[in-house]
Amino acid sequence: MSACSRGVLSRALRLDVLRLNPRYPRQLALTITSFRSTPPTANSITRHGLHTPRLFSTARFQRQAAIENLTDVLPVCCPGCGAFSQTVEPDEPGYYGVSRKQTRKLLASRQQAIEQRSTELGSEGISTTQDGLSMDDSHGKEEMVAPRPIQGALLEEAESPDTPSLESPTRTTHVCDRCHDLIHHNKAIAAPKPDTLAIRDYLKESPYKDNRVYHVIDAADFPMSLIPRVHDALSVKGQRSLNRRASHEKYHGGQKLPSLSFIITRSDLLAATKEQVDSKMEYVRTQLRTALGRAGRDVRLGNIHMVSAHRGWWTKQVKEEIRQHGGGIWVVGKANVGKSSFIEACFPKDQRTMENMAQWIEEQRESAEVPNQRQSYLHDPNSILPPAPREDQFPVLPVVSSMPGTTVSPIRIPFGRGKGEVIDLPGMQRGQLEDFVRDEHKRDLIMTKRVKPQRCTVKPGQSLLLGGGLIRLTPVNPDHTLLAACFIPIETHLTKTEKAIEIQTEQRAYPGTVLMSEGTGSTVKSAGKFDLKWDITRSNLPTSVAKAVKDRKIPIPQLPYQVLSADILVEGCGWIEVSVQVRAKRNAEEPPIYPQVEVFTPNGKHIGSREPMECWNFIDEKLKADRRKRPRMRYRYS
Ligand SMILES: Nc1nc2c(ncn2[C@@H]2O[C@H](COP(=O)(O)OP(=O)(O)OP(=O)(O)O)[C@@H](O)[C@H]2O)c(=O)[nH]1
Ligand SMILES: [Mg+2]
Repeated sequence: MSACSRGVLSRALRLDVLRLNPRYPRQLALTITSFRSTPPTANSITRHGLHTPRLFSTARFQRQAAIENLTDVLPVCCPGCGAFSQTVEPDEPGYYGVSRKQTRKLLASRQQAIEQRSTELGSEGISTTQDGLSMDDSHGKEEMVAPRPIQGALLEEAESPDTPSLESPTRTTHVCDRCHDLIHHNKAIAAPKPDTLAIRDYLKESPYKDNRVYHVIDAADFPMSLIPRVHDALSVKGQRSLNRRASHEKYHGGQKLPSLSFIITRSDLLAATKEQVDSKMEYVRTQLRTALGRAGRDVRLGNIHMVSAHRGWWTKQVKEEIRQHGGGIWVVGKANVGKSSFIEACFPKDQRTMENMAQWIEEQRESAEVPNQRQSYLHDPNSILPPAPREDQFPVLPVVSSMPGTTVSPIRIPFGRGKGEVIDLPGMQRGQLEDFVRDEHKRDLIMTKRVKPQRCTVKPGQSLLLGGGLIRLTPVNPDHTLLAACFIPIETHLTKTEKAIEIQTEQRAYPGTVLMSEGTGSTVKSAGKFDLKWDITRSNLPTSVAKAVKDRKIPIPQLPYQVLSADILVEGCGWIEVSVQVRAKRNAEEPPIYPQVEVFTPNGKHIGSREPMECWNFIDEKLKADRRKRPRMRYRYS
């Protein structure tokens, strides 16, 4: 299991360890320094270095008490990233520091609850001294008040209509410091990525009989983010056979195998409208069938959805599907493909009214369900899944960010009055192209908005440079003229091949923004030669011919040329639609010789190719329509 998996964290950070103890004097000293109202000066740091912290100061004890109180009020896991809550390691996920305003508010409200409770007890005239308990001791008072879990509202509170968990949809989401930094300052350290074995182990732990895996695939580099041999790797049910009478259910070791659905997400990056994207469904199905290899042959592939979480395309249908299915809904995929956003858009939120909710809570109380997260965790400390939080009408959904590795551990979100739960899993390792990119430009690699490129002409002897030399695309035959539409969020530059080589190997300065980190030039290798083997002449006819074919339904005339094309994929980044016009083949019996492009990248990796999706045509059509709309200039001759 990978280091990020919950098992490692849980064993390292058991709840009793979360309380600050003398094993962590360094962190405590640091926390004290950071808690000061003024930032620490060089002098103050030196003072700390010279003299050991004032061990018996009041501030220290107050601080320690605050941290101890904090562990009582924290959720077991951060609802934003799924990491186990902790108050020990500030640089690790799940850390809740007492210096944050929200945390201080949380502590204050707890203190207020304690005081209120003790006043109530005092007014009821309950004498605790008779039972051998002293109420004078403030710590003793705190012990008497049940901790308040954040993510799962207590039954007593949820039942009352004026509790904030039911009342206000804007209930504060108390996420860890890392998630807070990610949301507000867009900075955090990426979590290590799990492998397929770790994901399979999580699936095996499912508390549900019926499970469904949603494999999220990024549309931007489709199908590069498909998990290789996904059915075997995750031990899920194979695709349905063409035989309608064949059994739907498959069992292994007495357990029902989870079903698999494919979600092609971020589909708004492909085209401007839902209709345009939907028109690519058949193309996507064919590509996926090819990418699945043997598992995709002679089977049905009806379980594909092209979704956009940002635009809400097909999310309603998927949401309903999840609601109907119930049980364990597992969202898996590579890092940064949009899993958490998919959950945000497709989570089947409860439509319950207040009365129904109160009734349901009453039923829950009667069935003597585990009252809060911490206790449920303590019930099964060996489970590798975190405890399921209490179902909430307005659950805190996972944090979304363009940093790969945002989700650290599985995040469980129950729905449908105990009908099931959606589980967001951490993303698996994707290409590591970002390792060769400067820190300040790492996020630039992620396409978050649709790119509307100009189609550029790569003339004979020229090459296309992307990201100031991170990627170079050169025609293998230097006499070929290529057309390239770069659906990529990074800068493109056309230059002579010799110059391009010098720029990529860092022997010549690049005039624009350089993305690649220093020293990357020496790692550049060929990622392969890619055939432009798909004939797209039909969709690139001259306007007059295309109009005649469309209006008069005449067959496409024999043309003296052919347009051949391919999409060159850059992992986690986007694609380049490359096409070339060559002389039409005279003799059909001759073996085809396709024009090729060679791509150069760090370590010769991160590149793939596919049949062209022809997204450029949507842009071209729009440009032509705009041109037609423009009023014609009429010249007056005087
Ligand atoms: N344009 C567009 N961008 C999206 C969509 N869904 C997600 N994104 C963007 O993709 C990036 C990654 O989204 P996340 O949901 O955090 O991805 P993830 O798979 O959960 O990532 P990890 O938790 O790191 O594995 C973010 O910048 C999102 O804004 C979508 O439907 N359209
Ligand atoms: Mg995520």
